[in-house]
Amino acid sequence: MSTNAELSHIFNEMSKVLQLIGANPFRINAHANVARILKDMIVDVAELADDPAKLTAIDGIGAGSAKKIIEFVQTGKVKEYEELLDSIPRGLLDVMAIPGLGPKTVKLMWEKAGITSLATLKKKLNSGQLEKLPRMGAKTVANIKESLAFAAKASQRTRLGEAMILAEAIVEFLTMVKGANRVEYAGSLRRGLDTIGDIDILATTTNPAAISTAFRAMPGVQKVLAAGETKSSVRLESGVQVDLRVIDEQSFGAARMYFTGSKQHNVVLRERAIKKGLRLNEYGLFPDDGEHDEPPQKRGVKPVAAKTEQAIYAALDLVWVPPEVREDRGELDVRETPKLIELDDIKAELHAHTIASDGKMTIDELAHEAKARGFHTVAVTDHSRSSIQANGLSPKRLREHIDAVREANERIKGITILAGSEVDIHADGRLDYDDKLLAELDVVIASPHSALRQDAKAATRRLVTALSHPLVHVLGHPTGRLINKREGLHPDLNALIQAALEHDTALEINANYQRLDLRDIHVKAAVDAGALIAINTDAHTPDNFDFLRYGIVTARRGWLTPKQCINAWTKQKLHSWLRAKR
Ligand code: DGT
Ligand code: CA
Ligand code: CA
Ligand code: ZN
Repeated sequence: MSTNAELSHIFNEMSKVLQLIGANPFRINAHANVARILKDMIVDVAELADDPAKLTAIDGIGAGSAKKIIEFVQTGKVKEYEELLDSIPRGLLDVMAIPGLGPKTVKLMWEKAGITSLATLKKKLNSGQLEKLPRMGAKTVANIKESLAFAAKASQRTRLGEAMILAEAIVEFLTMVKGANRVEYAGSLRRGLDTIGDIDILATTTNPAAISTAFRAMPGVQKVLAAGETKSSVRLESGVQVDLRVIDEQSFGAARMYFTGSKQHNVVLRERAIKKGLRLNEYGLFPDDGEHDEPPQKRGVKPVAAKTEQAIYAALDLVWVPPEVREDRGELDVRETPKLIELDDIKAELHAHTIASDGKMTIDELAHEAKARGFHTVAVTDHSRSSIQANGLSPKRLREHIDAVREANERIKGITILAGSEVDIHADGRLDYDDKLLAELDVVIASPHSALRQDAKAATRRLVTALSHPLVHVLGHPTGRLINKREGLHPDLNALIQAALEHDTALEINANYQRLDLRDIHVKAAVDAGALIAINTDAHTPDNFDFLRYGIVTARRGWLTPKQCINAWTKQKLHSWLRAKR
C-alpha cells in the first residue's frame, strides 16, 4: 500500500472508532474528510511531510491532522490511532464493517450485550438476547444474520463494466412493464465510477405496484431484501445489490439529482440552497418556510424547481453539471464545466492486438472493425518478445508483421493501418526492442507488464525512463493495476506527468474495465497540467471496442476535453504528431 492509502485507512478507522465512542461529530467528520482527501491525492503525502504548512495548505487538513501525518511518515505510527484502537475491543471494527450496522447499533450491542467481535456476535445472534435490546427487534436481527452470511461471500465492489451490463438489462426490462414511463440508473454508475457498490434504479410509472412486482420477480434475482411501496431492493445471483425507487413524475429531476450523488456533491448543493433561503431534498427545491414537523412536499408546498436537473441547478445559479464530475472536486467553483470528451469524439484506436500475439483478430478483421466504428486510424500493437505468455514477437517476427501491416494498409481503403508495438518496459525502464527496430514502427506504446510489485521510487524511475524515450508515443496502462485483483505500481504521478509534458508523450487511459488505468484522479492531474491523454481499448477481440465507453467516462471524471486527447484529433494532426517522434 502507498503511504497515502495507509494513512487514509488510519484516518478512516479513527473516524469509525470516534463514532463508536460517541465523540464530537465535528471531530468524526474531520477525520473522515482527511481520509477522503488522502485517498484522492495523487502526490505522495510523504513528500509534503517536511513542513506542516505544506499540509495545512490543503483544504480540509488542519494542524492536528498534519501532525499525525508527519508522525506517521517519520515513525510509521500514529500514537493517537493506537490509543483509540486500545480504547475499544479490536473486533468491534469488523462488526461495524457489516453493511447495515451503524455505530449506534454496534455501541448498543457492545454495551448491553457484550458483543466485541464477529465471533461473539455470531454466538449471540442465535441466543434470542439481541431482540430484547431497545430499537433492535426480530427484523433487525434477521437482517444482521443475512448480512453476515453475505459478507463472508462477497466483500468486493463490482467493476463498472459488469455493473453497466446488468443495469442496462434491468432498465430495458423495467421499461417494458405496463405503466412504466422513465426508467434510468443513477448513483455511482451514472457518475461512471470504476467500481460500483450497488446499482440504483429510478422509475416513474402510472402503476407503481406493477413495476415493483416485476422488479422483485425479474430474472436473476436471488433474494428480495426490501419490498416497500416506493422502494425495493434485491440481490442478484451475481451478488450485486439493486435498489429500485419509484418516483413521482413531477419530482424526477430532484430524485435523479439526489440519487446520482455523490453524497459530497449533494451536501454542497444543499448548503448553497440554504444560503439562498431554499431547501433541497430528493423531492425538489423548496422555499424555506421555517420549521415544521412535516417536510415541504408533505405539506403541499410548491417547489421552486423539481422536474429537471437543469431547472434545479439553474435556480441555484449553476449550470448543469455532468454526472461524472459530481464529486465535490471543484465542479461547483467554475462557472461552467468545460465541454468534456464524448464517445463520438474518438476517431482512432492506437492499442490493439492481433493473432500475431494474444489477440483473436487478423490484421484485416481489426482494420474492418475499426473502420466500422468510424475511425480514421488504427494501430496494430502486438506484444513484444518478453511477454512470452502473450506470444510476444521476436524482432524477426515483428519485421514480418510490419510488412504484413503495410501490405494490408495498401489494400484496405477508408482507414489508415499503422504498424506499432506494445513494448514491454523492463523493471529498470529499458525497452524490449532496440532503437533501430522501434524507429521502424509508426506507433510505440510502452507498457509495464512484469515487476508490478516494485517500490514506488523504482516504479517512478522505470516509467519516467520509458516516457522520456524519444521513440515512445504513449505510456500504456501506467500502473498495471487490475481492479479487485492486483494493486499495481504506485509511481509518483506528478513526476510522470512532468516527463510526459517535457517529452510530448501521451499517458494512456486503458478503457478495459478491468484496468481503467490511468484512473480518474490521475487523469484530472494530467489534464490540469496540460498533458496529452490517449484513450485506448487494448482490443483483443472485435467486441472489445465496446470498452471505449468506460474509458470515456473515466476521462470525463478527469475533466478531459477532446483537445488534449490524441484519439480525438484529426487524421492529419495525429499523424504529424506521431511522425514528429521519428
Ligand atoms: P456506491 O453504491 O457505493 O457505489 O455509491 P453511490 O454513490 O451509488 O451511493 P449509494 O448507492 O449509497 O446512494 C446513491 C446516491 O444517493 C448517492 O450517490 C447520494 C445519495 N445518497 C444516499 N445516501 C445519502 C445521504 O445520506 N446523504 C446524501 N446527501 N445523499 C445520499
Ligand atoms: Ca449505488
Ligand atoms: Ca444504493
Ligand atoms: Zn495491450
